Amino acid sequence: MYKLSNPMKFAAYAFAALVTIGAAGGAIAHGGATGIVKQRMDAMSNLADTMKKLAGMMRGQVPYSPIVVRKSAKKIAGHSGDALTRLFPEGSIKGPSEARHAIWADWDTFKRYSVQMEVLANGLASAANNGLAANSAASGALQDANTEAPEIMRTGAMTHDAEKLASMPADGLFTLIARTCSSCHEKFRLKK
Ligand code: HEC
Ligand SMILES: [Cu+2]
Repeated sequence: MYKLSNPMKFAAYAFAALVTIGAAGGAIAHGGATGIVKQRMDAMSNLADTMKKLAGMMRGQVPYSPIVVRKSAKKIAGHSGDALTRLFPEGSIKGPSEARHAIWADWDTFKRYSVQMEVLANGLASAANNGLAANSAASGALQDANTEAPEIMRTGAMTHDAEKLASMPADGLFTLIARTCSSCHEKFRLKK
């Protein structure tokens, strides 16, 4: 009898531990988010990790690697555009979600930020070899981009100018991507 109950006890213990770890992991990351809400939180966390990784390089604290920048930019692009907006089906605010109803009341603007991020990230992938403004002949383009930035945020005007984006220094594009994150959050994410 001892030999039979022992493995069963072990199995029950292992199962309980698994459930506990699962619940704790979820609580730490997303306060119990499930389904599409969890999916988009995971996608957003992925974006945040990628941006953090790039930030050190863009500030010159970590040696610049065009390969890492290109790869990261493609990752950001892959989480933008339709890939992002399709994680927000109408009214999908559940549990710990910080999504605001404004998303669906002003879907065009929400979508524009998402497309803008895709275009800028693709621009960064193309511009990875340009390096940083401080070391680059492309710093003139950065100046242009900074003057145009508010216009971009308002109208998405730059979204068609892939050639111009590809001529910018990488850190200029990084800044525009970061601004796009903030602009969208400002309007469409609850502050908690
Ligand atoms: C088109 C709008 C939009 C863009 C662009 C955007 N976000 Fe978000 N983000 C949201 C919304 C809305 C939420 C809240 C989602 C929810 O809680 O259901 C969010 C949530 C987050 C979260 C919290 C995730 C969690 O676990 O709760 C992080 C981190 C984040 N975004 C990072 C980023 C970064 C970094 C970028 C830019 C590279 C970015 N986002 C671009 C709309 C956007
Ligand atoms: Cu979360």
